[in-house]
Amino acid sequence: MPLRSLEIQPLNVGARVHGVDYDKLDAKAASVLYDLWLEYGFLVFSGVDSIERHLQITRCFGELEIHPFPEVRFKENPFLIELGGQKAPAAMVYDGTEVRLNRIPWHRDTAYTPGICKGAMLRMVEVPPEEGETLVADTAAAYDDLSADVKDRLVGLEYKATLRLGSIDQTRPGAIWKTVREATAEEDPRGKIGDKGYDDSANTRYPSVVHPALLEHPESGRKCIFLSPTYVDYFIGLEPAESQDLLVYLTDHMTKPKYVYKHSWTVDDAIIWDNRRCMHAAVGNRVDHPRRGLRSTLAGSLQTGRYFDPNAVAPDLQLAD
Ligand SMILES: O=C(O)CCC(=O)C(=O)O
Ligand SMILES: [Fe+2]
Repeated sequence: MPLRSLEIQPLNVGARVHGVDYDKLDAKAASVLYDLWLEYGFLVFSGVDSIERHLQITRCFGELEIHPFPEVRFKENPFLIELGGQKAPAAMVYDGTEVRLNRIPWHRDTAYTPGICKGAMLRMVEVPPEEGETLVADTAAAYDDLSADVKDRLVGLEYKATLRLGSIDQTRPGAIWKTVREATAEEDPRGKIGDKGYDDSANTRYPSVVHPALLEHPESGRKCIFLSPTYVDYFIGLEPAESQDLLVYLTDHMTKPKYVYKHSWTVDDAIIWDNRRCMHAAVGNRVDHPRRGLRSTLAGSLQTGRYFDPNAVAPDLQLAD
């Protein structure tokens, strides 16, 4: 690929890459894109108009992984998961007035397993006429601005984390709205309430894990606040109130507007985040608007974690569907 055609447009978090010739993605181009990804933590591509292209671009950043959550896997290709579409997570009610599908609070992908995945690329194939944005936060930039005192507190600190799915439980630090109750079927014109493609028994399938609160990025060396707030139960060794205060403080800090990029989608945009450095969230869309995404996952997870219960057994991931 003629690399001089590449144009990099820095965003407040990450960068948009223009001028990529997807038909000519050779090893040299892949290495240039990879270096940009490490530098910026998050890249936006456009015109990714097929599954083959999506997977081909993802492979510039590493090998692919099959996602550890069988229910969301895309039937046509095991290296993709499907978001939204017919399987929209249950709607959320904000202050009893606002119903949305596909709202996902702040998290890092697969942080409920001992190995937090390296990164993921999300391509939007159906875009709602309004809302439906994805938020990405740079936890390395957020770390840099912490006071020396808070930085010290993170050294050696670990937290217990547990997968938490379901609409009514999304009231914790990291939620981007406040759920006050489940939506009723009348509030959802599509009658999709509760049809999320999985049931809440998934919450007990993954044994709780322990991860460090501070990560030194294995490739860039940058320090990151390594939390996935939605899944954090508590910081190990802290009193409950102290733990909660620290979680709220760090989550509020990481999600300040200066560390957050809000992506408004165009069909066939594809965004790729470094899951070690960034966390992300989904704003949600109106129930009568379509939204469907396909997402690939990068292999090479960081084995930073362990099971909280040393006798816990890893779940059967049904890889041979
Ligand atoms: O739907 C979105 O905008 C984000 C979904 C998400 O969390 C993911 O693809 O990992
Ligand atoms: Fe995610």
